[in-house]
Amino acid sequence: MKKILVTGGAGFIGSSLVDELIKDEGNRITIVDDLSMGKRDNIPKSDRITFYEKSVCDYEYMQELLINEKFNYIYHLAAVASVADSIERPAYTHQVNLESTLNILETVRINKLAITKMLFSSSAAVYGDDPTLPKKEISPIKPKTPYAIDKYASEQFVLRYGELYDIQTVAVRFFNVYGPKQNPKSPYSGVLSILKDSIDNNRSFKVFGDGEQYRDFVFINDVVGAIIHLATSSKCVHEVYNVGTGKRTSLNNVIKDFKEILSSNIPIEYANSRTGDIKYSYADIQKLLDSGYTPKYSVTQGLRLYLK
Ligand code: UD2
Repeated sequence: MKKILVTGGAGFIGSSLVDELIKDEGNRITIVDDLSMGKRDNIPKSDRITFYEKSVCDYEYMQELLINEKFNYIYHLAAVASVADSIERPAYTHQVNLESTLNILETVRINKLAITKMLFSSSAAVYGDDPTLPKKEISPIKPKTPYAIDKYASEQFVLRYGELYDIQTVAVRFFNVYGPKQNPKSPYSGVLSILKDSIDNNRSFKVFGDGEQYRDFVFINDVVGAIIHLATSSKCVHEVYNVGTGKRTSLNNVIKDFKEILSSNIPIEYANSRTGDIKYSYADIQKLLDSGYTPKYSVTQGLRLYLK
C-alpha cells in the first residue's frame, strides 16, 4: 500500500491527479485543500480517499498530519495560482506559495520522515519575459511577480533541501495547462477555460492584443502523466523539469480550432494587451523526454478530448 498526500487535491490539477492515482488499488490518498479555489465536487468518491478541508498554512496541523501519516509520496500542488492575486496580496500569497513548502520540508527533515518522493509544482512564470525561446530549464530566470518569486524560491528550497538533507525531491514548471475542471470564473483563469465558457454561454470572447501571442498549451492528461512519472521514477531526483508539449500555438489558432470543433460562431473582439502580459512562451521539453516521458496529446487532440 502506498500512502499519498495531495495538497490542493480539490483543484483543477490536483483533483485530475487524484482521478488517476485512485485507479491504482494500492493507493491511499489524503487530500488537504481549503477549497479557496478547489471544489469538493472535484474529488472522486472512494473509501481510499480522505479529504481534510484545511489550509496548508495551518502549519501545526500539517506537521501533525505528516508525522502521523508517514506518507510515501507528497504532491505539493496547493497554491494561490492567480498571478494577479499575488500582486494584490503579496504577504498572504507568500505564505501559501512559499512558507507552506518550507513547513513541509522542515517537518520531513526534523522528524526524519522517510518519504519516497516529494514533488513540487512550479511554473513557467519563473522565466518572466526574458526573450530566450524556447524556455529550457537552464534559461535565464526573471520572476516578475510575487507569484513567480515564490514559485522559484519554493522550487529551489525543495531541490536544494533534497540534496542537503537527503530527501528525494523533484520539481516541475507547468506551462499553460488546460482541461476539464479548470475554473473559468476569474479574468485570470486559463484563457482556454474562459474561451470555452464564452462559447458554452454564447457570449463574445475578448482577445487581449492581436491574438498572435503564443503559448505552450498542455493537456491535463499529459500533466498528470508527467508528474506521476517524475514522482515515481527513482532517477528523477533534485531536478526541475518543464512540463509542456514543446510546441507553440498562437491564441488565434487555438480560437480557430475551438470554433471549428464546437461549430461555434461567437464574436471575437480584440482589445489592448494586458499589462505585464508575456508575448511568447513555449517549453523545450528535451529534459522531460530524456527522463522517459513523452507527451501524448497534440493541442488538436487535447482540445478534441477537452471539448467532447
Ligand atoms: C500563465 C499562467 C500564470 C503564469 C504565467 C507565466 C495560467 C492560467 N496562467 O499565464 O499563472 O504562470 O503563465 O507566464 O496558466 N487572454 C485573452 N483573453 C482572456 C484571457 C487571456 O486574450 O480572456 C490572453 C492573455 O492576455 C495571454 C494569453 O491569453 O496573452 C494566455 O493567458 P493566460 O492567463 O491563460 O495565461 P498566461 O500565459 O498569461
